[in-house]
Amino acid sequence: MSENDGQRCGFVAVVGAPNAGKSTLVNALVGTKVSIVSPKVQTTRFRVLGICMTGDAQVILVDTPGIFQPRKRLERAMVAAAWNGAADAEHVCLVVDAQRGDDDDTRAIVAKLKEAGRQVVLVLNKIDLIRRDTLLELTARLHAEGLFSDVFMLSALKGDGVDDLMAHLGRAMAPGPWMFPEDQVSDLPQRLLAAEITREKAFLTLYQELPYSLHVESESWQERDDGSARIDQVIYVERDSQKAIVLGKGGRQIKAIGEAARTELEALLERRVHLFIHVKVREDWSEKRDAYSDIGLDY
Ligand code: GDP
Ligand code: K
Ligand code: MG
Repeated sequence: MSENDGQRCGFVAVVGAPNAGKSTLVNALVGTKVSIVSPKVQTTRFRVLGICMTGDAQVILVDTPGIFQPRKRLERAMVAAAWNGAADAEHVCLVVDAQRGDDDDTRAIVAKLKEAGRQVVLVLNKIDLIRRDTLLELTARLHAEGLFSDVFMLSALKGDGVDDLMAHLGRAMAPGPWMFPEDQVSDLPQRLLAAEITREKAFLTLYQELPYSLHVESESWQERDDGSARIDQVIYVERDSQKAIVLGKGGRQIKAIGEAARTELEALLERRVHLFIHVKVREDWSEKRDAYSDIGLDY
């Protein structure tokens, strides 16, 4: 008898149109933030794993960028990363924003999943925003596609219905040893997660004016003797005008971004954090290949 007896494990790709609530759902299932969330599309730029334990099953969720019709190179890279995430996983969850309904993006994804012959769990999210009869009509229309093995209606934001989905996924995992230690929640290295948190705060702080090409890197991370950490980050933008937006009048915006990021990092790391953020101009990074190497995009 090996120590892995009784263990079950598997990958579940979480796919869907931009802003359907995929990252919110992954965080809700994991029980802590592993993937950043904002009302902006293109918040999730690369594959993030969220790892959850339920009974003797380890469910490894693959959060993916939204799937849509790409126009620019960065967009193509993100959509390719999303489909790669789905191809590698044994299970697929399609998340649909129930308020938005079965729009073109979702229809195109359904068609492609059908073509690939995938068994798919349908998650109708944001049920807190719509009426029950509208929800049931939408469910019936999507169910008629013949693609879905199961349907869950939930609110990832409020947490309603998330446990049922978790229990279902747990039961669906095949026998096999766990791939990660029981207490691990993500595969994202801490430096990258810290950079992601700053990017999320920039998205939320600069909501109207945010340059899409904004990119954050953690340049250094020093553990201090007093138990605190010093983290130096750079926010890269493409033009001086964008730098001015990120800094804000008298440095107001960057201060707000830094404070929000530091507060969250301290809660996450459970210690004091000294966060230093610099803003630099790097022209056209979104069209350059080598700029992706540090985030593992694959296209
Ligand atoms: P993603 O692009 O699919 O990963 O979507 P996000 O998780 O980033 O969420 C996009 C937006 O939808 C954010 O503003 C979320 O707060 C919001 N959202 C996600 N789930 C729900 C939900 O169940 N109800 C409501 N009302 N909003 C949600
Ligand atoms: K989003
Ligand atoms: Mg996301």
